[in-house]
Amino acid sequence: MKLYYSPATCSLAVHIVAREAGLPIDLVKVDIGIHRLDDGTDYYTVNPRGYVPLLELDDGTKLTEVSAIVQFLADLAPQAALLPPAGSIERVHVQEWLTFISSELHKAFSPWLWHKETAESTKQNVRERLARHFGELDRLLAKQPYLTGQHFTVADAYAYAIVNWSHYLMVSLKPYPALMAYLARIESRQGARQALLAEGLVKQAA
Ligand SMILES: N[C@@H](CCC(=O)N[C@@H](CS)C(=O)NCC(=O)O)C(=O)O
Repeated sequence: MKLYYSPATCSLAVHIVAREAGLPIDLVKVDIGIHRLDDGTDYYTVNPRGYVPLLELDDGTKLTEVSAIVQFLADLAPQAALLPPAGSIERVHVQEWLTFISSELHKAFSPWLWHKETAESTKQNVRERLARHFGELDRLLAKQPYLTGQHFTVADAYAYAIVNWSHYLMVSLKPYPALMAYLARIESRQGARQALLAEGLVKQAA
């Protein structure tokens, strides 16, 4: 399997899940600023939408969309227990979180806060919306270690990748101590750590 990714973007969620699941993947880096691979290939020829992540299976099948890909990977490695069984209410709760992160968090940060040209009034509106969502997450995570309870799931990998953008975009997490502790908790997991190291986002301890 090949994962087309760009460091620290939403593709990090897929990368973390692959590592947590113990699934071998080849990484193909995409410069999403110019939509090119390191060898000069035009990324639009790989994904006509131009964005990461894209997972290419060994038979050439291409999968896009974070929420779909992470569920696919989790189902390949049931022993890792990253997603409850199909048909269970617990799985639906994970899917609720995936949808919430995708539609309410991911697409609030991006494009609005990432783009320099966004009007300050729009940025302020987005920051207020994020503050409400972060407040909700903080209250929940003060009571339990992960979004759906005691166990890390694919939704936590996605939440990590997106909430972590706060550090790049001057969105202070100080008002949300439980949310900050949650990010640190995920960073200390072996699979997540491997993904962060491979993307050059943390350094190997000496
Ligand atoms: N709906 C897509 C969104 C993917 C997305 O927004 N990817 C961003 C990085 S986080 C990207 O590659 N942007 C570059 C572009 O759209 O040209 C998903 O959930 O996978």
